[in-house]
Amino acid sequence: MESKKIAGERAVDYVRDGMIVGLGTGSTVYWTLSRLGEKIKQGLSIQAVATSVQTESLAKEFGIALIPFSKVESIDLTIDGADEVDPEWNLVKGGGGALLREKIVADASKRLIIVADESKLVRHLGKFPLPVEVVKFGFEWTMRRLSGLGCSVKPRLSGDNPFVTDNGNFIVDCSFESIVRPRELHREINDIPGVIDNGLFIDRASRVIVGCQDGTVKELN
Ligand code: DER
Repeated sequence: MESKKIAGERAVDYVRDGMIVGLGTGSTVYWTLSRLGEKIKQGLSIQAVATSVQTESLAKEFGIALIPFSKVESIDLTIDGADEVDPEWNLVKGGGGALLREKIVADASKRLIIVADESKLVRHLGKFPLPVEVVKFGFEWTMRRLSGLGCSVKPRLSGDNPFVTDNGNFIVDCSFESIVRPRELHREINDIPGVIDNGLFIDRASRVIVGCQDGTVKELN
């Protein structure tokens, strides 16, 4: 938890007065939200766009002013977590089920800072099952098409029921073991009817902040 905390907090050093800030989702970004709340109490003035219902409620708890995404032209800086980060800063995201809004908000952002502990750094993506957001209609067929790409596919559950995203869709988790051509795989997955998007974030991160076990923070560049 400490590694995530120091990484999440360090990212707040890049937030300036008057910014529109994208708020990611997950347990590392939790610490970003908490630190932002403290800075707002000390006078920092920002508006924020949340990437999930979970983040919306945390932002309210920490006193962070939210603005609907539909009301912003662009976002100055988004801070988000990741499940895996490879040496080219390609990411696997979606462990928290928020990949679709996270990717849309990242796409609208001038900069994307990723915060993570060092366990997220990998040589190749893929050990973490790749989340894919799919529409409910025909999802069994969509799962069969995804398995045709060479992975085992499991519907994500919440208890005994299918997990439903904030957008009313399902998530299926695809175990590839190793993803050596993430850019191509991203395209192949999104070409399958029924797929809305997947957790591969290619060429989107502008900075990666890593919290280490020894209490230090590394800023990769
Ligand atoms: O769902 C996501 O992409 C989140 O950013 C999440 O996967 C990050 O994980 P964390 O809880 O370890 O920060």
